[in-house]
Amino acid sequence: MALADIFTRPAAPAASGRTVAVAPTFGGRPTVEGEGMAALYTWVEEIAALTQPARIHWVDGSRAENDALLREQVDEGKLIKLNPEWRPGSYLARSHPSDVARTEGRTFIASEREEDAGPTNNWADPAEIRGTLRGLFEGSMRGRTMYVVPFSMGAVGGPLSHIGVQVTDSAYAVTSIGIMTHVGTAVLAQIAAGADWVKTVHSVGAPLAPGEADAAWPCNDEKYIVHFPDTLEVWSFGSGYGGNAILAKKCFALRIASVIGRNEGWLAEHMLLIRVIDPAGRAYHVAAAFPSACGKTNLAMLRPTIPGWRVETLGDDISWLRPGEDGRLWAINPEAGFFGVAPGTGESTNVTAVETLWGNTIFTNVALRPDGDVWWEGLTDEAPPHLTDWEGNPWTPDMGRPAAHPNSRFTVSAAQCPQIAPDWNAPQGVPLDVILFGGRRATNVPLVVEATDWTHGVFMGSNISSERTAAAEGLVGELRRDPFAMLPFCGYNMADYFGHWLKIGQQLRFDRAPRIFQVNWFRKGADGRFLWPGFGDNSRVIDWIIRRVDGEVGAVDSPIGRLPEASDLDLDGIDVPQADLDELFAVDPISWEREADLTEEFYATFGGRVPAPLQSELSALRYRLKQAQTA
Ligand code: GTP
Ligand code: SPV
Ligand code: MN
Repeated sequence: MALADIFTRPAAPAASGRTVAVAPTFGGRPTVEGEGMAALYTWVEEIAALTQPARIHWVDGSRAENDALLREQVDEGKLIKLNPEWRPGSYLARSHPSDVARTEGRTFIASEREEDAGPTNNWADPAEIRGTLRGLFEGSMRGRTMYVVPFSMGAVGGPLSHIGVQVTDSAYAVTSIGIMTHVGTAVLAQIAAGADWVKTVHSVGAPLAPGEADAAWPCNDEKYIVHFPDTLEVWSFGSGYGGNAILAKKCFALRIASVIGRNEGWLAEHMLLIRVIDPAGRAYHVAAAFPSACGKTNLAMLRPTIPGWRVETLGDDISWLRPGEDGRLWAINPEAGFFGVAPGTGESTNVTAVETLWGNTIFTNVALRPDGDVWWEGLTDEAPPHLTDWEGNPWTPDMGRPAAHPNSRFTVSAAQCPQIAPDWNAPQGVPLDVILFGGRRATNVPLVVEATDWTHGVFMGSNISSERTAAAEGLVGELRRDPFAMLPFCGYNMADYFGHWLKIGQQLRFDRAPRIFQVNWFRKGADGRFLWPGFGDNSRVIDWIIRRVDGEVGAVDSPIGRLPEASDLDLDGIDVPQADLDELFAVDPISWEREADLTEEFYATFGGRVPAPLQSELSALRYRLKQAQTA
């Protein structure tokens, strides 16, 4: 087919056999005009020439278009429409069992120089991998529609926002991007006016021969998620799942944006963002970096259990932080929706999320109830007696395996969250008062510890480690270093990234920089149970943090930072035994020397590139640990 032909409007979908009163005419070439459009058209033509799709659909982001795309996926057996009585406007997708999480081993940073990717990333030679990608993408969209999706991260046109275009052959990705970002013609107007944009290309890698039946979840055993930080491009092949396919999310808003931030003087972070309102009505802004599946969405939707406190949600996964002229650090959530972990989300843990999911939600890899609603482990205390599991098989509670995949997720608009901040999409963002770093640590790391200053806080961030979760391929439970919760998401050398954090600190007014704390909701007793109730009760820790910021309470120095005075933590209404509290805050100098050894080993992997102030922090920590042992 000639290129000119596939640029014309597609025919009305006839496959469903449904009679439609008015033939839908979505997908035509946009009418937006302007100088910048030529480059977009050229690029789209190049990708089409390479991937050879049957048709091209320009996504306009309209409600009607979205509805048509969802209907089409239902007709093709790719989505199951949930019972609208329970879950209006909602769908279930079941992925291929081999395509259920981000594939970090197949994720590459193709910077010109290997040292710019650093030891924590898989580096690929850009010229070489371009050759590989060319081979993979050649004809990869045959028989499929190629969608062109213009999107903005952050409010369209905002001072901290950035725009991009994703080309994809997955309608599931299109409908997901529509929830997760600001999609539409307003973005094209910016491109037309000459704004810079990031190029992202996605193919599930499953071309269709004429007449060949499609799979419910097309994908390819061979996967490549490749980032070109020097040319601001992403190419993703073979996967339809989450961060592998919604390229605006981890690929753009973290890996590519971290590089843009390094160049322009800001930070792209794996952080939730909330506004905490105290009983006196004073508002504080908190951003928190926890690794994947370590509690960001939950804290973002916190319902405080201490009376008088309120939390408004601003974001649950990614924050972009930029020093303002006022010497404060300003933050936006560049996303427009939540792609949240389903298991463990229930009435007793995160009722806000449960309420957010009332409808208009795409669920992936959760279980299906006989009544056409969804279920997952933790939604209710008791499992329904009969379900269809995430792979489509009959399931009963006695089977000894979960009904929902551990990394099953919901995709839902942020606007549906009942406690969303009214200004969550404000272009200028909010000024930060507090930054939290955390991870999943069964031992050693106290419930909360305060950094003495910015540099110490950066040292803490650089030392975050966490037990692996199901959010990425790998052995669940194994302890791994995950500095700033950015290990899989930093698009450049992490030692340079640590240096960039130090530099950002210098641009903040010392008395206006956010205060930094480390938290750990996941410390366990010898019997393997969590010592801290977590969830809504995490507000008790936030309360202490805020009162520290306001200078209302003191703290106790420890070798690793400042701990709360026992009497300052509000424990009214909960029953945490004294022995558990002691253990929650225990700092064992011997175990911490072992932590310091691991830090030294980790820093050494960067071959002298770790900034000197962090090496000094390590020496100072060792000194304090020695002192604690002789005291
Ligand atoms: P990503 O979307 O992968 O980045 O994950 P996330 O950091 O947003 O994690 P999320 O809030 O979805 O939580 C992941 C898991 O941790 C869920 O099963 C939660 O129930 C559990 N969790 C969250 N907060 C707490 C807590 O305070 N205590 C305990 N014990 N578990 C928690
Ligand atoms: C994470 O793994 O941190 C996620 C899910 O938020 S994904 O978008 O797949 O990266
Ligand atoms: Mn995440």
